Amino acid sequence: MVPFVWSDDCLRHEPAAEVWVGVRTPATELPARAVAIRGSLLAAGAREVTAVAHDDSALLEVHDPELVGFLRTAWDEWSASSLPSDRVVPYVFARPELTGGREPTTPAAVWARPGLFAYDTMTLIGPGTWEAARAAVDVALTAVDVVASGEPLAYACCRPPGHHVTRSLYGGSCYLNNTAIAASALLARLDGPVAIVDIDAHHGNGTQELFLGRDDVLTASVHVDPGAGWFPHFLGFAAENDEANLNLPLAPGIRDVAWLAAVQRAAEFAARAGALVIALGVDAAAGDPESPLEVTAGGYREAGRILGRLGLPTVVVQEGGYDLATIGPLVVETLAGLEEGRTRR
Ligand code: SP5
Ligand code: ZN
Repeated sequence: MVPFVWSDDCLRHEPAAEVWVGVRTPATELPARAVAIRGSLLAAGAREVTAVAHDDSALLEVHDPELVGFLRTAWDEWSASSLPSDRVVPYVFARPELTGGREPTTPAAVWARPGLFAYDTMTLIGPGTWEAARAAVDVALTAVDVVASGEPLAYACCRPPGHHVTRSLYGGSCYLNNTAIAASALLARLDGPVAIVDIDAHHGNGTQELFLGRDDVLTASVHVDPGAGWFPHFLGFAAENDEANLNLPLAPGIRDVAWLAAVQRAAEFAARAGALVIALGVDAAAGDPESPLEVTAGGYREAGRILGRLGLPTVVVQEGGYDLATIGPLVVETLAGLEEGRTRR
């Protein structure tokens, strides 16, 4: 079965909580997610590849150095400041209108600084957050190495996830955009364009923003309609579509048939690419606590077949998926479908 890339450091991020509508609720993006996925992959006979450290060059192709610098030191500065919260969390936001479009001044107060880089209150930073987010980048880049050296398919067991992060803003339980970094690195190694097909239940708004207006990275996203009240709320509408970006918002409650029709459209959109990155969130599954889509395990397997039939060199990057009992099997089904699609097309 498919090689999968792993780093123990991805377990070091413990968000503890999410501040939602002003209430501190238990975190959903837990280390146990990655442990569960790894267990299912090993049980299915997948070959584990340990992530190799990469320098910051691919990371800085995608992200603003100010964001990277903030994330690297945010916990150390916060924890040295005797604040009443055990996690870094914003309380004021540097909206551009606030400063008349001028670059905001970096606040003297450590507790005001997250407002330069965070766009929600749900994405907390603790002692191991930077180490885990940076390790997830190495996991993604190692999977790129595996595919660039001739393997048709590799899976990156990234945690924390990344597809909600823009060039300079983090949010949505994400800190660094592993999917976008993988696409950017793949573009430097294989013939482009690179297509990103995002089948996480939520719109891949960070990835969309990062490649806006470019024709060498095509972005497609299949997700629950933000207009029906779902994160990321402000983005993910069909009105954002152009030649290089395809949003396919779906009504809450849709099942395999409608979801797979959208995955098929995304695959057709990606067919002109030379390589593929799949942003694999398994939170579209029925039973996931963070989304109202009702996709089955068989649906995920069929999505794998559809994308596998493209026959492109493919890096699969883990995004969301929060039901600990089913995320591992859902990932295994998707990867099995990808192999079936590739070999039986
Ligand atoms: C990577 C990924 O799947 N990110 C999704 C983040 C969506 N989070 C939005 C959560 C909205 C409120 N959920 C209530 C749960 C309270 N703990
Ligand atoms: Zn999601």
